[in-house]
Amino acid sequence: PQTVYLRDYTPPPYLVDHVTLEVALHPTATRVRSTIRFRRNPATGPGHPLRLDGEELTLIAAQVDGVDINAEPDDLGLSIPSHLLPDTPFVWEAEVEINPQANTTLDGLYMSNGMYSTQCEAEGFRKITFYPDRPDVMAPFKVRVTSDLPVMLSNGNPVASGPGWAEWEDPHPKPSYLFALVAGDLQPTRDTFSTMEGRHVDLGIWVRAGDSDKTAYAMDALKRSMLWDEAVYGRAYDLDVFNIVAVDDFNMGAMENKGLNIFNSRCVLASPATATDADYASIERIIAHEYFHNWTGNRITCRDWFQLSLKEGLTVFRDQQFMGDMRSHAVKRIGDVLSLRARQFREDAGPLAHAVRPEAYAEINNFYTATIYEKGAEVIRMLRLLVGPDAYAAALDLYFSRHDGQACTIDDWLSVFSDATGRDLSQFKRWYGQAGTPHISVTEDWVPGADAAAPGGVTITDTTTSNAEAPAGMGGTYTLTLRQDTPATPGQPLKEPLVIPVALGLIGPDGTDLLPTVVLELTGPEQVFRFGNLPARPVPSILRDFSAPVILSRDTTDAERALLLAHDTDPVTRWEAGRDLARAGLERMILNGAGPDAGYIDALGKMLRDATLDPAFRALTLGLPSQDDMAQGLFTAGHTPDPDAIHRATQGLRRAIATVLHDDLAQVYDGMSTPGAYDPGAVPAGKRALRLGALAHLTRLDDGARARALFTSADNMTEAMGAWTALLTVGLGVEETQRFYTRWQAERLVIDKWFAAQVACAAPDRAVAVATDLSQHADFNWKNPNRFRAVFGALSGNAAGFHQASGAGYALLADWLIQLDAANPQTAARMSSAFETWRRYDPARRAAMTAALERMLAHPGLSRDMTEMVSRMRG
Ligand code: BAL
Ligand code: ZN
Repeated sequence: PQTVYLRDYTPPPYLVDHVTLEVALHPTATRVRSTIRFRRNPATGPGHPLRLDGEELTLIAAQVDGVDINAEPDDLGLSIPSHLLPDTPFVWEAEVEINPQANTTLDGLYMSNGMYSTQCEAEGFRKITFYPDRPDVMAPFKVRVTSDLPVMLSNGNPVASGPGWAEWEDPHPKPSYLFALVAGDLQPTRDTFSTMEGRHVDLGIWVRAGDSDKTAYAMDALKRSMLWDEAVYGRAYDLDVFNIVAVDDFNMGAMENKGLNIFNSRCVLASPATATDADYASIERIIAHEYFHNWTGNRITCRDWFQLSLKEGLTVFRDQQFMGDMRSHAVKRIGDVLSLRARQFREDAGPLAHAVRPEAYAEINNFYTATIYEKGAEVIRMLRLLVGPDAYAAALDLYFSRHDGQACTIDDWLSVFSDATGRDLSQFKRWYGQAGTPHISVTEDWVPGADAAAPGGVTITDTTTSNAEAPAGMGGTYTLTLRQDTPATPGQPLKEPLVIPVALGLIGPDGTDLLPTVVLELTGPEQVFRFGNLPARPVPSILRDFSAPVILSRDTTDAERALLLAHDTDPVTRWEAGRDLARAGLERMILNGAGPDAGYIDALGKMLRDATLDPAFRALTLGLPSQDDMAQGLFTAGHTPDPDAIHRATQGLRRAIATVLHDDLAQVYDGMSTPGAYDPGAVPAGKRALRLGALAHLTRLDDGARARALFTSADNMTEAMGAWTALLTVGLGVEETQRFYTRWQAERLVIDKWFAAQVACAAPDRAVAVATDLSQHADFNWKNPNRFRAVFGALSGNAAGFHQASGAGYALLADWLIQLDAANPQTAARMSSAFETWRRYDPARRAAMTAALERMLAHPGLSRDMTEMVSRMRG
């Protein structure tokens, strides 16, 4: 495939002043008439041809200023030579025919369950009509849709409608990737919102018949998002309507099309009986994320796709802030750290590592990654920490006022911060260009003082910028040396030091705070920080609130970890201390055959019994590092991870926790019930999380009695799933599996869970067989991305099952990815990252994984998406 480079960017030679589309919908022969007002871009000079992207279009006719033109499209579009075009503004008209029913890629205009839907980001609009399909061409759109379906929606405001037609007008200039059109037999849930500027907005959530009882939570989340963006960022909505549509067949979670967000049904529909607490939280976050894009993405968009994180990193950061405000900042942050490590650190450590602003791509759809999204958000979080919340707010105000209506770059974004704060961000900018997760190693020194510490508190010296010695005779001096090192990544053998904010607190041996949080700025390869006037040797609490996306290593004792777990005032580092204890114990079990760590279990018991702690936080401390996380940690430390040994150790530790803490777990289980009507709010959800965490352990000892009882009595999906998966995980639950299916057969989103849980919870030696059986089930529709992911995403997530020594997991996934690729390259390519970890493993597993990669690559007709992903992974 042809590679696109950031360095080759040139501005568009023709700009668009207005677009009119007339779309006559038909399942196999949709006609699209476009009328586009072009003018030459004065910034690029004369002589350029007009290049219009277009794929899978049948051109019926084209005119320039009303005169027929003989355009001859190739596979990727068409070009009109400059000399055939007037120097003054001109009108391009074209009629094309497309076949939505045959479009299984779910990109462009396609049919799903009798409805028409579009997906244009990143480059789907070119499958709808000929157009300069690049984000730096922005124009107002008018759309007329005709169809025999009752509901026809597009971007912007409704202008007029009649039987069989509807007109929409979007006054805000937008890039083509934000175009959307939906038609179907859809039911609305309606509400209204008044903006702080006094605009009345009609809100609508449009769903298939039978789903209207599942829209209330999304509507509530939407209104809270609108209010929050006004209150926190001063951003008001700018159209008279805001519509959301639920679509079953959708590659992504959702899409922020201007005024017409399109959602994967999974990310919008919820009722207590069919959705879990995690689903509710995910819906709240995604509704907010897509809404927030209206300003960070739509009003201010990206100049080119290398700048994708400009809108995605910022919008993820904004949705993280929102969720923290709606729920618990600590719990949200810990959840984000878990997901960052599971997806982004893993990506950054393997052959798919790339910078937040990549330099090259073959298929941009392969770059909607954890690095662009989550690491992009982390970079903005660091920027805010470094400049402070007030300067951050001032910079954002400047960003919105300076760049509204523009297609921008990450350089523009950083210039706003340097202009607003006077800070030189040239070194900070490396976070955008340099891939890989930085490692920070810590060494310490302690010199006791001759005298007691003097009043006035701890003194802090950064020895890079000051030679001052700690004053003699005034308490002890603690010295912290921080070293940073970013490993080589594909195409980037050498790395430069980054600006890393390290939030630090110091804790005394009795658990009291000696130094409240300070933010150290690590800018060199190595830096020494001296803390004077201390009454006793402190234990450092490093990387509070996970102040930077780095891997921290420090020689630490279990006693220090236990002290932090008991006393750290920062919830993130406190949770991390427990996590480190669990990890260290598991590593000894895996590598040395040690038994479960009694000290860890004892510390866990203390947390479990501590009723002053938020149940959601306690539920998080009860979780163990995932098996994939353990594998990555072992590999980073120079070992070859054995997935079976990791699985055995994890099971062994769980059994020991259940046995030793049985009474505490039983007490938590009984004490954390949430009687009354189901409430998806954070507080009851936290109690359910803790209760179900306890249940998972107890099910190992009570032969499933509690879980069976809860499965039968549960009036909500969270508890029903929690109980059923607790049974599955210990090899029970055959009858419940059948009952679950019978009860929920008609609810496709619940049946996705039914498929996924059976594979995810299968024993390692059963996972491939279970996935194979389920792929033959009458309800397995492999063309539906949610269903495909339910089975095969769950298979690659079942670490010991996927990495079975026989290689059967790799072979099965490769077979299915090849099959899916022919219909839906985007989803196939995204799921192929299951193979990105092949270098971690032993020679036999490596050979089996690379054989699967080779086999996929050799498959005739493999898509550009898959070819790029598989080639990058193979290296
Ligand atoms: N822009 C693609 C979907 C999302 O990030 O919201
Ligand atoms: Zn987004």
